[in-house]
Amino acid sequence: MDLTLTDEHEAIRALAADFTDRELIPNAAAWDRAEAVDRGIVKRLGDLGFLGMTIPEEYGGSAGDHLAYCLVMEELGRGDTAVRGIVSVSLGLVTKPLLAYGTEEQKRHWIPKLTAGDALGCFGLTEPGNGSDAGHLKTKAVKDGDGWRVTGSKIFITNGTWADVALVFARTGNKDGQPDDGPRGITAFLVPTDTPGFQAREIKGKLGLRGQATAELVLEDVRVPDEARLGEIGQGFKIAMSTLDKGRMSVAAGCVGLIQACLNASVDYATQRDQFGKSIAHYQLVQEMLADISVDLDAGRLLVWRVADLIEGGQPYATAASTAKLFCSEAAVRAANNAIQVFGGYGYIDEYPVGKYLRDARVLTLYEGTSQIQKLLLGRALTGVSAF
Ligand code: COS
Repeated sequence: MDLTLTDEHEAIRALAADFTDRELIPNAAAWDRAEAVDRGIVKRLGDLGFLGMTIPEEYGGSAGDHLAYCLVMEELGRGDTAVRGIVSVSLGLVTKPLLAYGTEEQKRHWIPKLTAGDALGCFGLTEPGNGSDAGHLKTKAVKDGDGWRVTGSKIFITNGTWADVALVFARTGNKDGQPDDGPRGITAFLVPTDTPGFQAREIKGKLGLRGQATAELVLEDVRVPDEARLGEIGQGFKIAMSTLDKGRMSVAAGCVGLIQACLNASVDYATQRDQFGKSIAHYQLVQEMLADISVDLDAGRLLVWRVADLIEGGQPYATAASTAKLFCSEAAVRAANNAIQVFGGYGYIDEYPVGKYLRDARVLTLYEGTSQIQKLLLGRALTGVSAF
């Protein structure tokens, strides 16, 4: 793995860093308090090309490789995990599977709008009764003439109330037309959110990610034509899982940004705050916390870059993505917790950003596959034995 960044990488990182410093960091606390990110940010993300990373220019994308994508996710994650999540979900979990599995017509219809920030996507996999056990989800799509009727509900859906299109996974029966209540009976659909019967309700009162539009989706007899089907009948679970493999890389990259933010804030505070006649940076127990954050930062970043490198090299990357997601999300919680400790009582009030870092970090070990699911995926890769 070559660890040298090209001029293009440096340029895109600088662009994202500048955007984060000017538009995210000054607003993140206010968005958190108001429980609403400024929606105008979506168009800005599109204008800067961040919603089109790795997507070919012929579909309105801004191209670039997966390392460039990770650098942008890291910078956005340094500024606001909620905003990084908007991109990770719309681009990573909707535009990318559209590019990989969509028909030419589907790609031409949706991708240019999504990359421009004129439309937003959400990913409808998790249900009230099926989180980790996604293969047994209950939402149903029943054939209706030349189309489908979709009924069910989805929960904890990032971008849910903002999205124009929802990638919905529903039970249809398998590719042979037989009923199947496991992973092989699931099909993916691109459902425009203005279709009659589609409702999104925002979930308030979250511990963190308060500015993000997280929703519950309810679909009641939502009729879509067969052209809304993404991929083959029965292929939905594989589409979901392969999409999450790359999604986990982008979450991990965002975690690295959050760890960097924790380190920056902690070093600044430690060098300015005096106790016992000198700055607390003079104390070994404080330096230990800074060193712990710094080691996690470097290790996490290298794990993320390895995934990007494997993807670019056409190598299998799912296990490396689980490793990066597991390590970086747990490290982000550790880093934010340490940052609060460095800040002492000031870390516990929202005049300083570190309390928000911990609240935002906490979801990272839950979504896009819990830490326990990542460990079981690693265990299966090591032993060949599935423990779920
Ligand atoms: N890429 C492509 N195909 C995959 C895949 C992947 N990463 N993972 C599994 N598949 C395929 C399998 O090869 C298998 O194919 P066949 O039908 O040809 O045999 C099929 O999908 C079923 O796989 P598996 O047996 O592993 O399914 P399980 O129901 O046991 O799934 C886990 C297990 C737990 C791994 C899965 O449900 C999971 O990842 N859960 C977490 C869900 C999640 O991350 N939710 C967050 C949503 S976004 S916030």
